[in-house]
Amino acid sequence: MLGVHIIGPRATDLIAEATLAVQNGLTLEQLDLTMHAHPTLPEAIMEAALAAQGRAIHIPNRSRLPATWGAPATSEVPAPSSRERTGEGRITPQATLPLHNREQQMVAPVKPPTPLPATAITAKKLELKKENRDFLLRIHRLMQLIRRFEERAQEQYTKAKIGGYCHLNIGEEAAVVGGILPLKLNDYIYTSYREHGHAIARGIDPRAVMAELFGKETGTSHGRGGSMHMFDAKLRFMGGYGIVGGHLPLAAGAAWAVKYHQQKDVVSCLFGDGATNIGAFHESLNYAKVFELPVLWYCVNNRYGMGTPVEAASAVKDIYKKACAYDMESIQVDGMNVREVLLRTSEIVGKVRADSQPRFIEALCYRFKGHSVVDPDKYRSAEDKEKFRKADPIVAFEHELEQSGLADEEYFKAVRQEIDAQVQDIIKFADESPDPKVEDLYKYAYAGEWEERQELRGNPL
Ligand SMILES: Cc1ncc(C[n+]2csc(CCOP(=O)(O)OP(=O)(O)O)c2C)c(N)n1
Ligand SMILES: [Mg+2]
Repeated sequence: MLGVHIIGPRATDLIAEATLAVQNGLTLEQLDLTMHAHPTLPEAIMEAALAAQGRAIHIPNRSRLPATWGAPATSEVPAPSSRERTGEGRITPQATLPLHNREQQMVAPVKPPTPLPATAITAKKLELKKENRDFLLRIHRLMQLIRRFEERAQEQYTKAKIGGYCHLNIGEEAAVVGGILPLKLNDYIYTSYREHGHAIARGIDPRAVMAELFGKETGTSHGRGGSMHMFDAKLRFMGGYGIVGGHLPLAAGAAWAVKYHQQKDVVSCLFGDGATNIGAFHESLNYAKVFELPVLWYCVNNRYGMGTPVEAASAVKDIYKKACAYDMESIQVDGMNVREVLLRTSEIVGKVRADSQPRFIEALCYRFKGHSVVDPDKYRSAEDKEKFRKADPIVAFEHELEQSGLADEEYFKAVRQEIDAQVQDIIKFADESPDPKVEDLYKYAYAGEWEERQELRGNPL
């Protein structure tokens, strides 16, 4: 794409979308893969791209479908024959299949997870002292990995490698790492759609996380879920949920099961500030308190729910105070300070485990990017963004490590380079992994269902 001519209402939003496409040199076919669910505003651009190729569904086509549509420029894969086409601008699944040369695609097993760290987190372990150097540097490396992973994910999205929604953790690394690491491996995690970093911090192989974003079979959910649905039953990472607040009752239910079975596990439920205005939030906290369930309610307050600041959406401005309505111990932590979050979360998790009483943490932070990767982010002032950029949790932690003589700029530079290379490999893995097979569409939809009902197999389209 070289440019776009847009006239009409909300043109600025569409221009932001088009600018991304132009900057990344997307072709019309790639735009088709990038765009969003119907009906959304950016869909207008996708429709325009489709119309230019003769494939639009909702607006008149500008040209007829070219005979070579779908054939990659450099491959010898045949274009769909006219018999394989049905109706105006529609392609049968058989016609699209040859685009994916499945036999030539790599099928590599995903590495077993290597969670970090195995040791309990205490105030002593977090002191900026030589004996803690390895531990602290591992935390720093993990934060950097999440940051770089997310930056590259954004880039891959604009290259049309990732479809659907995509929400990043950039700026929230201390709140994420600090909220996840204090949990034991048998504790359960329920979280929202902004969860790539949570999955990586839990020890899920980042390659499987990226492959899920790419919709590949090697992804954490076999490519069926995408960005908002990371899942790993072995690590008790119970998802990734797209409905704001929708997972809170599930976490309460899991905690009820833990208690019923007289286990000592903690259920950690992470959500955004916006979720605290949802009915399910109040029901879940009430239920957890009435039945004395071992849940940690963990709010990542990044100060915005989409384009709405907390003050405009919540009657109670200090989110942690909402838990008082349910007579719960509740604290607010500086979510830009990883050592503080780790320590306070460890203490609270320990208490929940000891007495099976729910508790609440609010980690105050700031997301550095828009709500999702296609958000033009026009609702926050430049001064505000700059103020929080100066409090970048990774830079702040690096400063502490440097001040205490545990690392220097040369070390940080080397780590950044290593992580760059690692994320490059992660992307390569995702890119070369196979797509799920069309005939397996219903596999994994319900436990046992696909295995037991023959009629669910075969080409569902
Ligand atoms: C029930 C429901 N209502 C609305 C939406 C649309 N929506 C998606 S994310 C979001 C904002 C949520 O903000 P917050 O809970 O603060 O999480 P953040 O995105 O800041 O991490 C909204 C309103 C949704 N997904 N589910
Ligand atoms: Mg928020």
